[in-house]
Amino acid sequence: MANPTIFSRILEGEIPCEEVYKDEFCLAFRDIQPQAPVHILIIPRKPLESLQAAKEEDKALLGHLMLVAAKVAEQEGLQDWRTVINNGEKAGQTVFHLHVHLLGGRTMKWPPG
Ligand code: DGP
Repeated sequence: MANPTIFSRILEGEIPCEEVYKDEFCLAFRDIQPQAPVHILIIPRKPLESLQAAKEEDKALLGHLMLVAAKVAEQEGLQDWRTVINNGEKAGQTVFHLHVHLLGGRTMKWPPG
């Protein structure tokens, strides 16, 4: 990755976060600007800029992030939740380190804005 992002600094422990899950491949922590009662970010330790930057070799990692999202949702007591990956500026991506948003605790609308 060209420039370290705020998420790299969270992974390095340079910036604190409210951690909810971690393993050798990823870290999950509460979003600083929650858009729902539960809003957690799941990020790979590997510094992929976006989903678009993922390669065939990242297949297992991407699947792992999804399974961790489900595990964390259960940990948070959620029955229904939404996962979101914003890819690119026009899609709302502001931090260029791949992350899965896990949102829950309220009724969701569709389509998203
Ligand atoms: P996105 O817009 O999809 O790139 O989402 C980035 C999210 O990251 C956004 O919901 C706010 C969150 N965020 C940005 N900086 C920090 C931070 O320093 N700590 C935490 N916990 N979340 C952050």
